[in-house]
Amino acid sequence: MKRALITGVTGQDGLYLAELLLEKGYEVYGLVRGQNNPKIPMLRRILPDVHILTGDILDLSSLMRAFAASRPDEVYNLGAISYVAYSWENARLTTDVTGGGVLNILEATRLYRDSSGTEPRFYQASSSEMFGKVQETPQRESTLLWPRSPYGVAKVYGHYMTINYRESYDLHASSGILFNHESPRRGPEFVTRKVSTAVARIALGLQDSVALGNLDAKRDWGFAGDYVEAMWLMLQQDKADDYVISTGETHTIRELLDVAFGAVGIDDWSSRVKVDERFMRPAEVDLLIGDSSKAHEVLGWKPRVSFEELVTMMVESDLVEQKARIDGRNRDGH
Ligand code: GDR
Repeated sequence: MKRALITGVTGQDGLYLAELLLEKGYEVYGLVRGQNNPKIPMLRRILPDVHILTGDILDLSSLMRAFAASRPDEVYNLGAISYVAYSWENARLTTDVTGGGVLNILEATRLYRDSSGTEPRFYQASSSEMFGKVQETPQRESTLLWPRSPYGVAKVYGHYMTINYRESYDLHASSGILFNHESPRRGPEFVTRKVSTAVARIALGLQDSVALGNLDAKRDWGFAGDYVEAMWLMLQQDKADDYVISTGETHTIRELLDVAFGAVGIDDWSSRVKVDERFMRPAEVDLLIGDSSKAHEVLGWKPRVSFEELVTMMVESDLVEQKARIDGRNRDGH
């Protein structure tokens, strides 16, 4: 039985990846941060078979303890501060966690390898935010990186450090340059989930409108469930490498709104959306579109869920969730 250690296991990708690995018969260990972390009960409820370890990617000795406890064949570093807008306000913290944390876990992997005599494989969650002010369209593995946020800069550091450990220490370390990937498990601060939740609530008469930032931003959005499969595939290769994971399609926030509102029968959403300066970013990544032909050729990976299916799935899931809340409130007599 293979063993995997996942950081960021309580996030959207961590949950899908843990689920996938459990299905494949892995013993899965999840690193969880902080005292009394409110996400632990959620993780226990959704995936009771995941072994929970406490630790922090800022704390090398906690990582070394996690390696000793889990003895992993595969390590997936998904832990990060991942909200781009937040990174301008917390640039130092984002740099330490999203960037410096990668060095810690690479070092823990190397030390564990050398002391155990095993060959753990490492996956780093790199990001299309590293392309930022895009220098080439579509973006591929060789495209010059030009990050546009403290988050993007921190991810570039983690990306190159992963390559550096591969080249310096011959570590089986791969980096997945993932474009935006969404699902009903996406956090409410990200635009797709913010929209799907708002649309569900508007359809149920719970709110009138939603306030958003730049409606002209473009993203290449895929389904997170498809993307975690690519992570796993990368670690099954004889040779570690870097791969762009994307759909190759780009859509604006306006198109996202068309599909989301369309799913509840609202064709004209203009009165339902307010543009609010608070959600504008100091610098924007205007056009992200990925070329994942290398992943297709080498890994045999292709996304399965289309943009329309993804957005509709999210709105439908939020309708169920919001209705359950109303029913719960009615039952409690509020
Ligand atoms: P992103 O995701 O920054 O691409 O990073 P997000 O969903 O936050 O933003 C996407 C685009 O939508 C525009 N936008 C808004 N965004 C938010 N969050 N809220 C709004 O109200 C809003 N209005 C417009 C943004 O300006 C932006 O252009 C995600 C994260 O998961 C990263 O961790 C990951 O690395 C990348 O995707 C790939």
